[in-house]
Amino acid sequence: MAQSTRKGSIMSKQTRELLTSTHWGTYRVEVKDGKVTALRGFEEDPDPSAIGPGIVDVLDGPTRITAPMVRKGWLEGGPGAAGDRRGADDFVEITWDEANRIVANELDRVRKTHGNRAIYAGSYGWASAGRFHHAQSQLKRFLNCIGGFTGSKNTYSFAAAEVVVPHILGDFRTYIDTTTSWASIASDCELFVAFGGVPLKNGQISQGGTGAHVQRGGLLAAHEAGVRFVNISPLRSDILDRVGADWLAIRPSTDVALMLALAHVLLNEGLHDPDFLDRFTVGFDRFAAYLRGGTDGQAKTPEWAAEICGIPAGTIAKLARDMAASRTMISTAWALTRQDHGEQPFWAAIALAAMLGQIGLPGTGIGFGYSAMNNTGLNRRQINYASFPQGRNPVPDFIPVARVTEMLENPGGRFEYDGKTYEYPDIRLVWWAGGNPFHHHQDLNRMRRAWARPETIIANEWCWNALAQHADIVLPCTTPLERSDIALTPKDPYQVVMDQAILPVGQARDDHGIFRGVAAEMGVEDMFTEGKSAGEWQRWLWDVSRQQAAEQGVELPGWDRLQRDGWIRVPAPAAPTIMLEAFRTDPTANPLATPSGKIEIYSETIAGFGYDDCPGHPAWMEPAEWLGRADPGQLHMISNQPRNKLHSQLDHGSVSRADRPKGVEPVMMHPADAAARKLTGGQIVRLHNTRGACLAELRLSDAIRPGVIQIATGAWLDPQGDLCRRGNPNMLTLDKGTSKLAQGPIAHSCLVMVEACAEA
Ligand SMILES: Nc1nc2c(c(=O)[nH]1)N[C@H]1C(S)=C(S)[C@@H](COP(=O)(O)OP(=O)(O)OC[C@H]3O[C@@H](n4cnc5c(=O)[nH]c(N)nc54)[C@H](O)[C@@H]3O)O[C@H]1N2
Ligand SMILES: Nc1nc2c(c(=O)[nH]1)N[C@H]1C(S)=C(S)[C@@H](COP(=O)(O)OP(=O)(O)OC[C@H]3O[C@@H](n4cnc5c(=O)[nH]c(N)nc54)[C@H](O)[C@@H]3O)O[C@H]1N2
Ligand SMILES: [Mo]
Repeated sequence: MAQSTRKGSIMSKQTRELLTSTHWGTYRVEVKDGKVTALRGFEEDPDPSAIGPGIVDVLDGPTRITAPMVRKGWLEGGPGAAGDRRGADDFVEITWDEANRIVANELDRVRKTHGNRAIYAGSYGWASAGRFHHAQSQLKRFLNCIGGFTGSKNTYSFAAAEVVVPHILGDFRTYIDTTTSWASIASDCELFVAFGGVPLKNGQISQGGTGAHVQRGGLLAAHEAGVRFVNISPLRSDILDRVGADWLAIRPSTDVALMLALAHVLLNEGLHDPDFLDRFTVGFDRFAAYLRGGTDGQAKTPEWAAEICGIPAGTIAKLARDMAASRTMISTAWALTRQDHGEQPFWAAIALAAMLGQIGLPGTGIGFGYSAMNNTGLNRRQINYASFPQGRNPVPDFIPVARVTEMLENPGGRFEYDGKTYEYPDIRLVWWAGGNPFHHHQDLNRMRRAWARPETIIANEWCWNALAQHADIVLPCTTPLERSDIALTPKDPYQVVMDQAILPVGQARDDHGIFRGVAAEMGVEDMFTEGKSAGEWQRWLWDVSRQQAAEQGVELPGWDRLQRDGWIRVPAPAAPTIMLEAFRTDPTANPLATPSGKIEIYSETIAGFGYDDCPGHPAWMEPAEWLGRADPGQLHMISNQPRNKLHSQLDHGSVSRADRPKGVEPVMMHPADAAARKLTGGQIVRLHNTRGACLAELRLSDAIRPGVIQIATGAWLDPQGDLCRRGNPNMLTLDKGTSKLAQGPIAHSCLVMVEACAEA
């Protein structure tokens, strides 16, 4: 079972420089004496990310997990023993043979005593790039070989959109993959209105890898072509300074009020497009009645919105008129979904774009997530590449992904989701591979209490982060630099060979090897591997992808040629992508996948669910926490994506550490708010509310709206009581669903207090 690649064979096959792919880009890898010494940006990449080299100094050393480990309390007391000691207990090293036996016996006990639905393996998270060594696919395929598991639906990124958009416009992910290209914006857009900005920090990322970063170039080309940008965000830095955007410093979680007021101006001044609404949408009349105040007595005027969103009424009215007078693109950051009633901003933005009547035309209409990833707006052929088959899960149970704490707290409890009622299963065993709930989940103190309940928690990890520390059985996995793979993603034109650069560190095994070991112990190894080695599977993935690409008229090279060259680039289509172009050209031949085949500004389906927190048309509802209802001294905390890493990945590495000289995460505050609290820049402060606390280093800037603070996500949880010493904002965020419709996470709706930290 040991991974057999010896040092000699890694290097001797190589006739070219080593390559690797990550979610933050492609890199050349330098190796000396069996150690990785540097990662250099890929020569095809005009704007490589600084994140990559952050892995070099942590491949080995004290934070690396080098052997299978079992928590002492669990080893001594058995399953269910001292769950509340998770995160505090010592670990005992065991052999892989022992680990396989222990895990196999425990899985067997749980499935025979409680059924497979008692195993939770939603295992949400980003893991690493690489089509074969995708941790979740490996985990799910393995569990499907032994009877299945309870899974999860949707993401933390944009759960609210994933559930609401299909009712209004059709499958959300299709739109992400067909967002109007940057080239079309440069040639045909005049006004780019960005709710949540287009922060370049985020464009470093592309799920599954990227060969060339295009977001900066796309923005600059549009700017040079004369496109005017409006950055609607509490943060001025949410767009590149060089594009000279107007900054509308909105109060967080109030974009819907602003959008409704923009819509009201269009309606009131007759600037909307009745022909478009008539031909391509349903239900506008009911929305118009709401805008006029016909249903709740409140007209959604700029004056009304100004009170809520903090942008002057005159500015709102002018923006609406500019939008109507220009070829306008409305862009919505995914962050707008990660707030209370996060379904509404996307629905309201779609309604607004429909009123402007430019959907489906070049460079205009609406785009979701220009703020979010390199691949949004990247013009490419969408190739149907093969993925590692996961098999079939016979267990029907699932949760909306962000309801994980509630599921553990409330076995047998009921929850609403997208028009139906479901039951939380009674989870006895949790297995996580390739995600970090101690990063991604809200209200971590509440989660830690719930996390004490299952009888057994297993984690595959490569570094001693909070997930590994809070598991009972820790199975050490490799990093991509210690295994061969291919980055194969429809989201990028580059497909890249991922070379094994070094031997696995310590006894680490790749996830496939880990599951193969347990599968052998449980008598399902053949079912799991189908008799193929990891290398044979990778070749299989490429061969099937080649056939499927050929069916789309794209010729890919053979396996040997790919290995020799290291990468390929599939040429982009000549014409830029224009979202919803076919629908606009012929709505009868190309209807939307909605009940009416049109854009549903009013949805009978959603109205029919009767939810008090998600009515039949876009609506303003007060969020659970926002500045409009803050106690004296409370500030709104934005915990957005970190610029120096991907979520919690490589938080311990050199690149992330360099931004954190005092060892704690920086928090940005307006100087006026600091003065009111007698705080000074550089000082260590304590962010706190009723749910928990974290430390942070104060940085002052007038590029943030007063009353708002910003702290990036990603600091590894380092708990001391209910406080995180390193600055994990999820100690403070609220764990509540967006609404009964989507049950998405709402990290961005969060009020906190900030004070000087006595201990520091
Ligand atoms: N407050 C707040 N919270 C948020 C957000 C926010 O905006 N604010 N954003 C949310 C969003 S959009 C997301 S997507 C989530 C992200 O949350 P996650 O995706 O869970 O975060 P990552 O840190 O990327 O977790 C990936 C884990 O996989 C491990 N890993 C890497 N490679 C491998 C491998 O090959 N095998 C195995 N077994 N493990 C591997 C890494 O060490 C890491 O622990 O966070 C969410 N949480
Ligand atoms: N470097 C880096 N890039 C990343 C990631 C990462 O971890 N690191 N994560 C990736 C992932 S998984 C995802 S899902 C995407 C997420 O992509 P987004 O959701 O777009 O990213 P965020 O940084 O959370 O939010 C974008 C901006 O929205 C603003 N914002 C927050 N709340 C509000 C609001 O109520 N109204 C308005 N108008 N603006 C608001 C914030 O100032 C924030 O900077 O990013 C991806 N890109
Ligand atoms: Mo995400």
